[in-house]
Amino acid sequence: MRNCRGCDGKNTDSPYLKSGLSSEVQQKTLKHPCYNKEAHDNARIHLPVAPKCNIKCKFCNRKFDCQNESRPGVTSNLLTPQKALETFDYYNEQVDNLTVMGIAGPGDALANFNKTKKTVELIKEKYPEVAICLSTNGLMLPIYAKELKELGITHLTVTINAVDPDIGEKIYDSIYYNGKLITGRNAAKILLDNQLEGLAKLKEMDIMCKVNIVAIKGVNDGHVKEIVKKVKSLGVTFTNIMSLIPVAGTEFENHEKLTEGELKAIRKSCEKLVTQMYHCRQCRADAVGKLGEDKDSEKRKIS
Ligand code: CLF
Ligand code: SF4
Repeated sequence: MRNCRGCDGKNTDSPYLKSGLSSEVQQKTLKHPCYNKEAHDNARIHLPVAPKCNIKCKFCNRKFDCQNESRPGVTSNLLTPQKALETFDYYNEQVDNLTVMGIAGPGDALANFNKTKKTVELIKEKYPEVAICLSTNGLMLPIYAKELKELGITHLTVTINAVDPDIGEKIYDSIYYNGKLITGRNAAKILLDNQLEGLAKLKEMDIMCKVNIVAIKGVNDGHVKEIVKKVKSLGVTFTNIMSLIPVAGTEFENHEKLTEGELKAIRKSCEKLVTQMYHCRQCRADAVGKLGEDKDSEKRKIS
């Protein structure tokens, strides 16, 4: 990419690497600023092509971007796949060392599969050296896992907030699946089954996976370690535990947040199991730049 000054991708001792992946995915991981803290001079761009969501988290206000991978209370402008390519072209000239293209909403990447697929194809064709990163709630993961590999996805985040449907029911209101709206414990169970089945499929594939966990005080904060243990058994080596930030207009709007110290303690307790992310910036679905140095106000001018 233009004026490449970022990670040289040669640190083969990095705790962010995972054995069994191809050298291409390993090299792209070393140049991915979310998956490798040392790659802080590398930039990523989110292309907001995925408006719909197929589940309803009780902490989500649909006016805003998906909170499972985004800063709450922010709305991104939508792009068509063609416009997304033009946006990438533009920022490839403006931003040094743009090594990752991500789709993180504003809804769910796999609930908008045709748009996601088209965008990935356009970017892959023109920029084969770029890591392709998706974020999903995992409901459609078993259905699309094989196709994701064929498409050339290198990095995938699944957000899993419970591995017990009794806890999941407190977090998820409903899912829309196979043409039906399903609520309550049954919804949480189907979502969980699909997340775990999807991860099991990905274990056999050359895709670097991360699991995001939204920790909610008094709801699933004491359960986070169980989630990490479960996903570790399915081959996941990297988790990003974030604190819920309550949003107005949701069931959790007045919910007490975890303190920084409480969040750190949860991450530390899980560090013995898998590598922890401490540098997440809870980006918006149209973020662009190095982590924490977004150029999103500029971006909105052209989208
Ligand atoms: Fe985007 Fe997520 Fe890919 Fe990164 S973000 S889809 S893995 S390219 Fe990164 Fe942003 Fe945290 Fe996400 S800092 S919110 S972890
Ligand atoms: Fe909202 Fe994201 Fe949950 Fe969908 S997956 S309901 S967009 S927080």
